[in-house]
Amino acid sequence: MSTKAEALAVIPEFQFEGKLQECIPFGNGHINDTYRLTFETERGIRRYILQRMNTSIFTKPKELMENIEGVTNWLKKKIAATGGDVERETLNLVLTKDGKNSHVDAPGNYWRAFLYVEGATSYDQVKNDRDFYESAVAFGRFQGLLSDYPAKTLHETIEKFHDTVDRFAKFRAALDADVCGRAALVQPEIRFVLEREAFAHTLVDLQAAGKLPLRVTHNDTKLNNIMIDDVSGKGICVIDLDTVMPGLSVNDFGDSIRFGASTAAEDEQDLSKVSCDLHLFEVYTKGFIEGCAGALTETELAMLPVGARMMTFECGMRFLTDYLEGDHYFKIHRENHNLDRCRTQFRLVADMEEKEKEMQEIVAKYR
Ligand code: GN1
Ligand code: MG
Repeated sequence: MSTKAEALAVIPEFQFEGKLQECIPFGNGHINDTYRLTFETERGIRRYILQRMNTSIFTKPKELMENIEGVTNWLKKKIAATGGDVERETLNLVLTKDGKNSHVDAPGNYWRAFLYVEGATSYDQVKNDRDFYESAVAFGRFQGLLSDYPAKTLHETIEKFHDTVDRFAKFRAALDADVCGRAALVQPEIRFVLEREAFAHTLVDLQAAGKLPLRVTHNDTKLNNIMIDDVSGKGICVIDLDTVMPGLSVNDFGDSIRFGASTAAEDEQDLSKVSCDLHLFEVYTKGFIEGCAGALTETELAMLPVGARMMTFECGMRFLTDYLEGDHYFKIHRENHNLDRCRTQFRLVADMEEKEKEMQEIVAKYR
């Protein structure tokens, strides 16, 4: 954790407007340290977000900031061209006084600042269909506005993040090593993965064959990464751009479904409660396709249900790999936590396999 004194010390480095009134810790993010700054200016109050980045998780802060700068500048141009509100519909970086996208302090901490999005809130839980739909429209719009961005120029800040074939290989290596002697305890889960080796290739192979385009992807497409307007209820701004990378649109869609359309928590122990809610699937699909506004290709549309299944399978496999390796990646809060998470994901995958046809029909309704 950084201290408020450390935050105060870097404030003069940035192009903030006015006189500082307040600096308070802000939000409930688990990774970066976040402060909200209030300044008094001649035109009234101006607020900003100041963050110290967690460079033990984001080990390539320079590349990460280049990604954010490139993508937000692009979004600003697009939003301005269509008469939108540039200050509220995308994150806006506040540069340092020497024009850089971040400031490195004497101990080597990376700091960055954004305009605060006024009059909007991010929600941790899906309370109603409307919010889930709005998050879908917003993530779809993000995809659409960035559909002609040269995705190749983005840095892969976490290598092979959604390369499911590589994730499968890492799972197999963990299984062979079996450093904790846990493999014997989870034979059904191991079989579940091994039986789906061919499936793991589906999207990676389509991409390699040039049938799925490389896109700008967000990679953390949860409801709480959308700011919802307090008055209109519309999803106005996509936030948390730390994992923006080149990737597949269907994976961004899929991760939203994996998390948001499940009838139970990711670590539910009673598997009878876990299924993929087709109504929520439809709500999200409708919003996402509308938001993309024609940017998705026929193959991408056809692969949306596979994206949902793939992200769920991959995530379950990652939980199982971490369980076999001794729980060093995902934080656990109880014994077998990663195994419980793995089981919910595999239950969802099995359910999605049965619902594949219905999912295809839902997509067909909106394409
Ligand atoms: C991690 O910490 P959170 O919830 O933002 C993980 C995602 C997983 C998710 C599963 C960088 O995301 O890929 O889907 O846990 N993020 C990273 O809960 O590995
Ligand atoms: Mg996150």
